[in-house]
Amino acid sequence: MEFTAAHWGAYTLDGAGGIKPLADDPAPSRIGRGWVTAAQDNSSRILTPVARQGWLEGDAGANRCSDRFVELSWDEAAALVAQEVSRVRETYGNKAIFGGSYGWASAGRFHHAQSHLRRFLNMAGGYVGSRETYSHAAGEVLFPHILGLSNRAFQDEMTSLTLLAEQCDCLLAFGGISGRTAQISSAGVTHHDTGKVLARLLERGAQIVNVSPRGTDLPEGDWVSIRPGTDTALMLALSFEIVSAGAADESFLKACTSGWPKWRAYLVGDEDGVAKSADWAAEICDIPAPRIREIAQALVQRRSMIAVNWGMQRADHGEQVIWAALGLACILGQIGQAGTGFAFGYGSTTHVGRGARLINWPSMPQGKNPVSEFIPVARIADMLLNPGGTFEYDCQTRTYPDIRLVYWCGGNPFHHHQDLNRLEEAWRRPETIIVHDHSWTATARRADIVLPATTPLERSDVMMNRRDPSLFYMSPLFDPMGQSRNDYDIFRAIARALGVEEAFTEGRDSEDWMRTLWSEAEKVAHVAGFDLPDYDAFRAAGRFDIPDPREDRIALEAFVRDPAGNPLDTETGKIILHNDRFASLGIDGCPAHPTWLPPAESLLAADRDALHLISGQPDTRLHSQNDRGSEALGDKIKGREPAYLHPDTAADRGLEEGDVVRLYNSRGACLAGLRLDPLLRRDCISLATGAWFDPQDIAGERIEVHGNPNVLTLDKGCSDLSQGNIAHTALVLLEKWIGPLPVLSIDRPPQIGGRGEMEKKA
Ligand SMILES: Nc1nc2c(c(=O)[nH]1)N[C@H]1C(S)=C(S)[C@@H](COP(=O)(O)OP(=O)(O)OC[C@H]3O[C@@H](n4cnc5c(=O)[nH]c(N)nc54)[C@H](O)[C@@H]3O)O[C@H]1N2
Ligand SMILES: Nc1nc2c(c(=O)[nH]1)N[C@H]1C(S)=C(S)[C@@H](COP(=O)(O)OP(=O)(O)OC[C@H]3O[C@@H](n4cnc5c(=O)[nH]c(N)nc54)[C@H](O)[C@@H]3O)O[C@H]1N2
Ligand SMILES: [Mo]
Repeated sequence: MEFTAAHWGAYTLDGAGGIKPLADDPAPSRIGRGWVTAAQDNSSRILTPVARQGWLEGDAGANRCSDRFVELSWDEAAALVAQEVSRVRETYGNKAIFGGSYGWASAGRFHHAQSHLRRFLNMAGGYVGSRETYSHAAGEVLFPHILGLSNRAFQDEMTSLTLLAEQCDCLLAFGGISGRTAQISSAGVTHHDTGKVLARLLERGAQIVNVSPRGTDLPEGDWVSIRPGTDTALMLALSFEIVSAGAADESFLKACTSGWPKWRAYLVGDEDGVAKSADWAAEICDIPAPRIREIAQALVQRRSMIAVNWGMQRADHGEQVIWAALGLACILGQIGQAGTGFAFGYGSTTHVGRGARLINWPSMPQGKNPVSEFIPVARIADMLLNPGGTFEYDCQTRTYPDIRLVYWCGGNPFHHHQDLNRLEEAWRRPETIIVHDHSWTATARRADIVLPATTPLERSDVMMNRRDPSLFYMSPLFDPMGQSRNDYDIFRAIARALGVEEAFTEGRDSEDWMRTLWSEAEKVAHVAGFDLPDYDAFRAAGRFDIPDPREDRIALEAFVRDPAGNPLDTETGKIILHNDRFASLGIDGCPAHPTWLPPAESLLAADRDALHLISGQPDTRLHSQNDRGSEALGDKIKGREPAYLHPDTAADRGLEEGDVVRLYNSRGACLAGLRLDPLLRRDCISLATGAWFDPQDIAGERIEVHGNPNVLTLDKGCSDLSQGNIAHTALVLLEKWIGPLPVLSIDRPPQIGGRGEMEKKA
């Protein structure tokens, strides 16, 4: 049988030009249904290498967001890229090249766009990179300070969902545990089985509480409809109520934490004169105080898990929500036991908390980057706007590099970044921007040299995900469209033009590399106690299932069993509830213990008509990927992304399902199609990310006409500690769009002229 794979699942090729979900996947992703149509969409695929006309004419970036392109041959394109990389590094040094290139690219192990870009740039003398992710930067920076573990290590040892299903009696889930996000797992997934865990909890009579502005984030649970951005206050109040009832687990706190007396002083009000009681939080969170006390009681009486999704910390002061949840779990004292304690990210992707063996499969060697400059990933616009400026990050003061060349491959900043109008301004600054993509994304349209990549459906690859029990040989479904090439072959041609081809390829083509990776995988498997078939046998079979794939884990079990014998890698060897270093540094936005800090924008201080914008992950896509596929297109309303609103809020404003609305604030405006949702708070509006950014000038205003929420979000760090993005912190106003409906421009390729025309001009 022949297979392929994506971040949203593995598929068999159906022999008739299509794909079918695996027969043993209990809940295949809806995203897969739009994959093939998106990949074969002629009007959004990039079919030839091109250069931007204004850039060829030396406009220094001025028309970067609105220009036409000129076709190039592959030889011309490779020579042009090589020339630009050489020019910039010779003139300014490699620290003028930004190769952070954040993004999800595709799932195969070999054709991973960023790996090839980094290998290539390292060979060319290095690049400025980026740290952390848009997913969970606050967690990534905070965990080492409070748990002595990287986020990756914590994710690896997270208490298994199978144990949660069997042992937990009270699941308090902040932001829910959603089947929508559990469709995805970075590097591919065989089984979508999160739903089974929730079904089992219900069957066992466990209490499930969904603390979220959206009831749909965990439909199985009792819904506590919290005001967005206020969860830290609720966690503090739960902690306070448990402490005042004399129910805190003092022996756990003493043995396993440090700084408890100081945090306790804050909770009870000795520090600032404010007791963080249920009555105090009720006002902030818009949850009745008796309900808060009820939850506090249930947490103490039952075997309880405090779960926080990743999205909760993509918000102003995102560190606090994680730290307060961990603090609450410490007060309950059930950390280190089966199915209880603290979790970060259940449901945010399929594999979080999966009780699967972890196997570190090999990946492409990327070499060493001689450049030490980097940015926290979400500070891209700040970097481009403030070369030489300073910024705070993880207890250090650092300097933004002066970037002249941006190279992006496998990511879409004009999808993922906040305040896209500001990014557009910043994006005009570099001298040259180079992008590889298979589709005319908003980022590709804003590049100077654009090189057409293949999709995974046009190439062979291997899916091997360290968190997944199956390996797949990925076979191509159709031939490369237009002149598209695999990223590896693109870089190979550029490396040749630069005179470093041999170093880049080590004499191997794609097939040779896959064989090499496989022979390393065979060694890894052997150490793990099983044997892989040889490459040819694997390719013929298409799939390999790891024997005995289950392995349950309990977070922090060894530490809690013997805190002195197995100390954490923190200053005190324990879980930190008061961080003395933060106290002495005085970090803006991140005090020394979990603290309630009002967010930069929230309904607590808003105009009467303002709505809180929830811009989470889309159900029909992976971010911006497959937006031009049948599944996402079929979900749109008059061609716009659906925005969800409570029926009462809509009625109050004279709006109906199917209306086109204009969402706006001081940062920008976008159109969306209205859909009603009774399971949403009345003061919120939910517009998923990922509609391709399509700003147009209409009657003197710049309006994004397709429904991209990132024209409305704030480009600010969580705090000076993590500098993570705060996508979930934003207020908007809403009105009915009564003007003529603007025609989308993002569903057609940009203007591309032939070379003949270019020569005529020259
Ligand atoms: N408002 C708001 N914004 C958000 C979020 C939010 O919750 N709210 N979430 C954030 C999060 S968590 C994330 S992870 C980011 C995601 O942001 P991104 O990862 O940047 O989004 P994707 O659309 O997945 O971008 C991947 C790009 O790689 C391209 N690609 C795929 N395969 C290949 C390949 O083989 N070769 C090449 N060259 N290109 C390829 C795709 O066409 C696509 O353009 O968005 C963030 N932005
Ligand atoms: N279908 C699909 N699945 C995906 C992705 C995708 O693009 N599409 N992307 C993947 C990626 S890269 C990531 S990082 C994960 C992200 O996974 P998550 O971060 O878990 O997903 P989000 O959709 O951002 O947020 C989940 C929910 O948090 C709730 N929420 C927002 N603000 C608040 C708040 O202040 N308080 C509370 N209590 N709840 C709040 C919202 O109602 C939202 O529905 O998803 C992954 N899964
Ligand atoms: Mo993410």
